[in-house]
Amino acid sequence: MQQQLAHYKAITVLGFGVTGMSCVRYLLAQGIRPIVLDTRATPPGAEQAPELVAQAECHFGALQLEHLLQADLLLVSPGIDRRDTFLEMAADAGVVMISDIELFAWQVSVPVVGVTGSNGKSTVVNLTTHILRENGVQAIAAGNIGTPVLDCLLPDAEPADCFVLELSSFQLELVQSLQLKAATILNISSDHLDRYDDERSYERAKHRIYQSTDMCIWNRDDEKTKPLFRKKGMQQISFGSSDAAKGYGITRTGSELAITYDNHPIVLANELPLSGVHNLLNVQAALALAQALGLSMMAAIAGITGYQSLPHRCERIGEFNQVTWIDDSKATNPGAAIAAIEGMRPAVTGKLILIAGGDAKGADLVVLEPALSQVDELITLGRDGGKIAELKANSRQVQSLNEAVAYAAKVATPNSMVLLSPACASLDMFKNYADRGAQFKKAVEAWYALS
Ligand code: UMA
Ligand code: ADP
Repeated sequence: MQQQLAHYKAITVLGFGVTGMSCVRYLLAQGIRPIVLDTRATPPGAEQAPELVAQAECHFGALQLEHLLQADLLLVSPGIDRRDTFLEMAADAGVVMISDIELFAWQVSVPVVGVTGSNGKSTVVNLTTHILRENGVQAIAAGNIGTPVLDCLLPDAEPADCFVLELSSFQLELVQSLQLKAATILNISSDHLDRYDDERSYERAKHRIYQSTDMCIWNRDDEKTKPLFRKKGMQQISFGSSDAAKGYGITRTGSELAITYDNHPIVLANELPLSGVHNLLNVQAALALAQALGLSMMAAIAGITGYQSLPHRCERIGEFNQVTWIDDSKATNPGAAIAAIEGMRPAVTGKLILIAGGDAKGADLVVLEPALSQVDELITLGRDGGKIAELKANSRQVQSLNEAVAYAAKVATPNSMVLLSPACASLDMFKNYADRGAQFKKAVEAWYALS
C-alpha cells in the first residue's frame, strides 16, 4: 500500500491541530517533507511542535489558493469545512483530498472496527477496547476519541492486534478505502448543523462507515442507523431497547432489566458497571463489535467486568443525604440529554432534578419537551438556559452552577437524583465540558461540606 503515498509528489497537510501534527509526524517518518497550512495565525502545532515546524514548509493565516494548488494530495483535518470555495476550486483542479483516516486505511494491516453516531461513541469505543484487552487482545482505541490514527502507525507505536476507531462525520467525509470488520452507527440526532447544509447531509456522512464493512451493527430504535444498501456478503445485526428474535435486545425479568441475544437473556443490567438504559444499548454494540473481532459471547460478557465509565458520562459523583448526584456534562446536544433523562428515570424513586443549559449551538431545543415531562424539577443556566426553561412550567433559572447545586439540594427529597445533563455545549461559561463537570463536582462537595 506504501506505493499509493509514493504516487504523490507534493503532499500538503491542511490544519495543524492534533490531526495535522500527527500527519506531519507520519509523513516525516516516511521521509516526506510536507507543506503545512492552517488558517489560524498561530495554530496549536506551531506552539506545541516547533520540531515539526522546523522540518516542514509552513504557511499560517488566511488560506492562499496557490498553496492549495501546489498540492497533488491534500490531507484535510476534520475541523476544516470542505464547502470553502478555495477547497472546492482545488478539488476542481484535480487535487486529491483525503483524511488522516484514509491514509491510515492505506497502511493498516490488522483488523479494524469503526464506531460512529451522534452520541455514545467514546463509551462504546472505550468499552469495546476494555473487553478485548481483558481477553488478552491488544486492542488500541483511536480516532475522534483523541489519539490521532496515524500516531498508531509510527515506528515506535504500541503494537496492535486490532484497532477500535471512533469516527466523526467529518472524518468519514473523506474516507474511501477503510475496510472494516464491523461498523456501527449508534444513533443519529441533530448535531453539527453549522457544518452541514441539512440533516440528510449529516446522515449521509455517517452512513459512509458502512461502505466497506463485513458487518453492519445498527440500532432498531433509530431507523436512520439502518444500512441503506446491502452489499453481497455483508452481514447485519441489530440492537435495541426491545426484545428481538434476532440480534441484541432488552427484556424485563422480574424487576430487573436484562440484555438478550436472539431472545435469550445474557446479562442482567445490575451486573453491569454502567448505569442508564442508554448504556445498555452501548453495551450491546460493544458486545457485537468484540464478537466481530473473534471473541465468544461468554468471553465478551466476562470482559465487561471491571470497566470504569469515562468521566462526565452519567458519572456518579456520590450520594449525600440520600440524594444521588450524577455528572453527565458530556451531554452537549439535546439527543444526549434525552437519552440520559430517559435512561436514568427508571432508577429514580424520588424526584429527578435536571440541571441543563449552556450554548445550544443553534440546535432546536423543543425536542427536549417530551423528556422534560419525566423530570420533576428543572434548573437552567447559561446562554440558552432560558429557552429550555420555557419548555417546562415552574422551572428555575440560575446564574451559576453553585446556585444550581444549592437550589437542587434544597428541593431534593430522599431517593432523588440530581442530573447535570446540559443538552448544550459548555463554552459560554466553562473552558470545556470536562471543566463544567469538574466544577459541578466541586460545587456539590462544597455544598455538603458546608451544610
Ligand atoms: N481550524 C481552523 N483552521 C484550520 C484548521 C482548523 O480554524 O486551518 C479550527 C477548526 O474549525 C476547529 C479547530 O480548529 O474548530 C480544530 O480543528 P482540527 O481539525 O485542527 O481538529 P484536531 O485538533 O485535529 O482534532 C480532531 C478532532 N476535532 C474536530 O473534528 C473538530 C478531535 O475530536 C479528534 O480527537 C482529533 O482530531 C483526533 O482524531 C474532537 C471533537 O470535538 C474531540 N470532535 C467533534 C465531536 O466529537 O463532536 C467532531
Ligand atoms: P460521544 O463520543 O458520541 O460524544 P460519549 O460516550 O462521550 O459519546 O457520551 C456523550 C453523552 O451522550 C453522554 O454523556 C450521554 O449523555 C449520551 N449518551 C451516551 N450513550 C448514548 C446512547 N447510546 N444514545 C444516546 N445518548 C447517549
